[in-house]
Amino acid sequence: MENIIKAYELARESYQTLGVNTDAVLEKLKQIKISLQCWQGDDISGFLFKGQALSGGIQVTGNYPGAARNAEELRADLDMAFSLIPGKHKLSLHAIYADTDEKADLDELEPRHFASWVQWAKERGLGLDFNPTCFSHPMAASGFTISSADKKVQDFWVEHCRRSRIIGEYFGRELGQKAVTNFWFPDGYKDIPVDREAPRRRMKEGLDRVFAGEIDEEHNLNAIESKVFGIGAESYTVGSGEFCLGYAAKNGKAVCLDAGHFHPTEVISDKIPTVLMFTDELLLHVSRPVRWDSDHVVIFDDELLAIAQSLTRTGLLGRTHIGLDFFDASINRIAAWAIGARNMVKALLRAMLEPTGTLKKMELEGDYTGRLALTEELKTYPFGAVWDYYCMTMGVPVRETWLGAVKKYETDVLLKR
Ligand code: RNT
Ligand code: ZN
Repeated sequence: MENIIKAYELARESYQTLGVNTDAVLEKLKQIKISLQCWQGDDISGFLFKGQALSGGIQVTGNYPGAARNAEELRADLDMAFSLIPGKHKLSLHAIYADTDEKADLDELEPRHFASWVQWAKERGLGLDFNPTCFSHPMAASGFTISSADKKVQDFWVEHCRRSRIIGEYFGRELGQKAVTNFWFPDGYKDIPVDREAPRRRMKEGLDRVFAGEIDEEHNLNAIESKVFGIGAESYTVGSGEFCLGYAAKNGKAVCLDAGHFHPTEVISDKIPTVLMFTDELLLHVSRPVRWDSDHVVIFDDELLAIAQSLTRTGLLGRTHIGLDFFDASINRIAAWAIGARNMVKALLRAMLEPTGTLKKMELEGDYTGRLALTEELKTYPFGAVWDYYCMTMGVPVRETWLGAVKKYETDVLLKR
């Protein structure tokens, strides 16, 4: 503990020479919320339709023991995960995580089916976000949901989505923190379509119906997530990048940028400022695609830092909602949450510990030599000491000591499931 403080004090001095106030940075960092994805805890199984296979072109691989089997277990696991992540954050729920004994289908869900989650979040001061589940359901068997040409199928998903944003509004109102409801549709064709227009028209019309009569945008923000392709929908995706950006910009919705939903050399860090130039708010699904949209656990890599820099070097952090979207069943699921979320916070800290004003000035004046020299030297500044100090003062484990707590929980709880 003493060493952590000593190291922090030296680090503070180092950053001071650059004009960076580490104490002020940590105060600001405390305010940033990360939305943890509930689905990492049980491989996107949910509780509504037990045994239903995962569909929609996404895949969870691995069979690590201990996945949560019900809401109570998932909440216990989340409590454990949150205790390892500095700060007060949010939880993102999918519709299939409704906690109810009733037999309710997706087009029958109501806020009351999520009352236990709201109660739990209230007790902990957490926020909640929401997602309609437009996959893993017989009505999604054709590969099309809201853009289906079958009226019955489309109506079903419109109703599910309409109810979803009402559940999001309920979360926001109850918890006094705006919820984000994110709409992602797997709709697409495996092989080359003849008509690339009609499904998009149907998706647009479906969304218009979902958002008709929307009244309470103060408590809920609606976001639409694009994707370039999915497994089984390799040739055509209805909800493409242009579709979602166009729809959001024109209709006052937000775009959701998922790090794994673009061509392999495209990065969302570069899209953030552009998208926010034409929309008011933004949702991120921070993920790590390895060769495809594989949803690996987020690591502390260059793109994660670049995402953080896109937010902190601009005034865009306040208009961005940071959500995580990875699911790995080959490792301890709580460790996956802890690693990914700690890395997200760490990247934000690292991005905030730079003399952005000085760098921007160099850039404007054409001093590219200075810009490169300083950004490179910054990489070996004692940022780890600031991170350790932050963890310590926020009451969460410092460095890898969190792993011991997870291992113990694994023995005591997970392996007994
Ligand atoms: C799928 C999307 C979507 C899902 C979650 C479970 O490619 O990224 O966000 O991962 O809704
Ligand atoms: Zn996503």
